[in-house]
Amino acid sequence: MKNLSNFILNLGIDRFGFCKAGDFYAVVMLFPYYSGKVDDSNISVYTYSEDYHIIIKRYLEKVADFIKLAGKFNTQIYVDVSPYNDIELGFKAGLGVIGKNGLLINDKYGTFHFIGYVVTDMPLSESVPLKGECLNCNKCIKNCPAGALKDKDFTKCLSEVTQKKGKLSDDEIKLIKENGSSFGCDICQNVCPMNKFNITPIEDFKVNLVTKIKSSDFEGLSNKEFKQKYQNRAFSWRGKNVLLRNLDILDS
Ligand code: B12
Repeated sequence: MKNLSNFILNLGIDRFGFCKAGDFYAVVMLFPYYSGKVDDSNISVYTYSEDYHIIIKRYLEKVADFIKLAGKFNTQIYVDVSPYNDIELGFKAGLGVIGKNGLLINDKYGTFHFIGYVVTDMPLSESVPLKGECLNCNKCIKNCPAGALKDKDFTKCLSEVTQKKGKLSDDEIKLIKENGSSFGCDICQNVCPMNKFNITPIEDFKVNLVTKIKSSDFEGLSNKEFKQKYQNRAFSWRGKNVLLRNLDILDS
């Protein structure tokens, strides 16, 4: 346990914990990504860097290899795409409290972090979940431009709307236009008084940043060319037509 903790700390991960995940155990780690405020940005901060799935998997694989070398243990790495609820695991591993925006609020990184974990059959002693809760100030609920948090309906969430394929309703078009985002939404995080805006210590989240996209970046690219150029970016996963549609709305 101590060796594993030291190994994780040496990777530069300073917020992690352990909990049960079904019949197994999880080593849950936070990956802070906030790289600073960019005024004329039209995409969410979480998509500025290389796709976080790629960055985080590099770390998780190292931790998984360490566990495998420690004995005959099995491991499986997860970030985002997973049979588990990442926020619930983060909470159980003592890494924060859950805000009314539904996100895990950590003492050092607020909500500006991703949650990644290694599930293993190596027994681990469980961390203690935090007792506190969010301030219940309701600022996230009041400021959510779609009313998604009030209605507890994430199909309305601006982040969801910018990521969904196909034709949008008039209300959805208005939502994108009024809030100036062509991918993702950070409003319920930016207004949270418990949030922290500490710059990430993880170098990969600070380099090769794209903070603004425009139609001319994608127009004329075949799907194959688009993939080759942007497949390592989190904003590209729904394809170029979704981005062009959103950018058209912002340009109209
Ligand atoms: C689908 C999804 C979305 C959807 C739907 C969001 C939603 N909340 O349902 C959309 C596209 C809208 C979305 C948006 C965003 N997402 Co998202 N999303 C996911 C994903 C893949 C699954 C979430 C889910 O559907 N869970 C299942 C449903 C049924 O859960 P639920 O009922 O809502 O469960 C919640 C409650 O139980 C709540 N809860 C409330 N009180 C309590 C008390 C206790 C004790 C417990 C245990 C739980 C609990 O916590 C649960 C988690 O939300 C997770 C990754 C994962 N595998 O978990 C990332 C994840 C939640 N997303 C993440 C991020 C970063 C975002 C955005 C900030 C991105 C952006 N800037 O646009 C926004 C934030 C919007 C918001 N306020 O939630 C991060 C959050 C990290 C963090 N700090 O908390 C996650 C964890 C991915 C990751 N691995 O880092 N997301």
